[in-house]
Amino acid sequence: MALFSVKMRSSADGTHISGAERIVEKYEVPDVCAAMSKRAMTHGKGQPDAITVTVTAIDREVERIPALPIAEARCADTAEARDIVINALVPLTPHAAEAWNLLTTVRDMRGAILFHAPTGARLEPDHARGVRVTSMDAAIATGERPEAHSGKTRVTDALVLASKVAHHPAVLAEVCISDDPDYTTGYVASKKLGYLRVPNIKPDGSPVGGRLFVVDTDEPADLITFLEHTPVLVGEAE
Ligand code: PML
Repeated sequence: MALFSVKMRSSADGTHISGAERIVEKYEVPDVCAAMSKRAMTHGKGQPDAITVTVTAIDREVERIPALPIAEARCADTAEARDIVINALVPLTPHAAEAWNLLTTVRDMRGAILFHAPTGARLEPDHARGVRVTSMDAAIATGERPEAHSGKTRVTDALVLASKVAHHPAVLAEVCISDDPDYTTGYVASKKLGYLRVPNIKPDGSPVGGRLFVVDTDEPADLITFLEHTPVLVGEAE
């Protein structure tokens, strides 16, 4: 069965606002294009003046992986959120606090920071752009997903991305803070932790946001190819 990648990106005055991707069957393509444009028009970060939707047939095998299990931390404010994230990273890198400081000062990055666990160095080739994770979707994708109407799309999309990222052996953990000023729940994820939602990871209204992957590799080229180009469908958690 031929599958299609549908990608959307929106911007205002040349600045990125939002992006999304689905991997769907042919008959789902029109509904998915419409749902993505609608979502782009209502993003909390602002009104886009350009929305680009691209549809491409996938001409290769799609890898199928399980979703990370979801849990939620109890966390009343940003100080508690910081403790939860840093405690999760401390066993993985001696530079856990630097990782947090870096992520809580970036904004308007379209891609993720690759944070070298042993040294704290940044490995992504272009620091302003970061590494964009694309080519993935939930395994049961339809243009009329129930979560599209229940407001859960954002969490599903984040879980799909986090599951793809955590699947690569060079990735030790991911930390995500939404760049949407109105959305203050982030997460820390890894194969061992699962997908741990972290409420109050930033103050309400803050434009700060991005993703940071703690990685253990000196040669990130294969990892970057996997993150950007290998098509992955994410199924139920095991
Ligand atoms: C984003 O805005 O795309 C990041 C979403 C993070 C979702 C965190 C959650 O609520 O589980």
